[in-house]
Amino acid sequence: MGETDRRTGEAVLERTKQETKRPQLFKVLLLNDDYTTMDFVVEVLETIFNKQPAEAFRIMMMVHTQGKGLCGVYPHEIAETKVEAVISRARDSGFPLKAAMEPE
Ligand code: TYC
Repeated sequence: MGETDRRTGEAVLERTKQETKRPQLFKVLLLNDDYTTMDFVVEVLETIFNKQPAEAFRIMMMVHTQGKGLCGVYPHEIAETKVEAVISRARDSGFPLKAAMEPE
């Protein structure tokens, strides 16, 4: 049944269309280089991207063999924070590890 306005009694159109907007998501990728150690990359994946050890190792090997690998998909601000955390931890440890984000 359609609703009526409480004061005027006039018909009011119901809005049934789903209007909540999902945020644009971004992939966070790790990039390969020749100097960062495999152990360091696995540690980054476990601590910054909350991966289990086997999954962290799998992603690290993907980056090592294919040049890049997907670490996770996040809303913009979280993706940005993850990239900054990787770069900052890498610089502190003297590694040139790079991370990037791209729209999903
Ligand atoms: N290629 C590096 C090595 O042989 C390992 C490595 C893996 C570096 C993944 C970066 O994102 C990376 N030590």
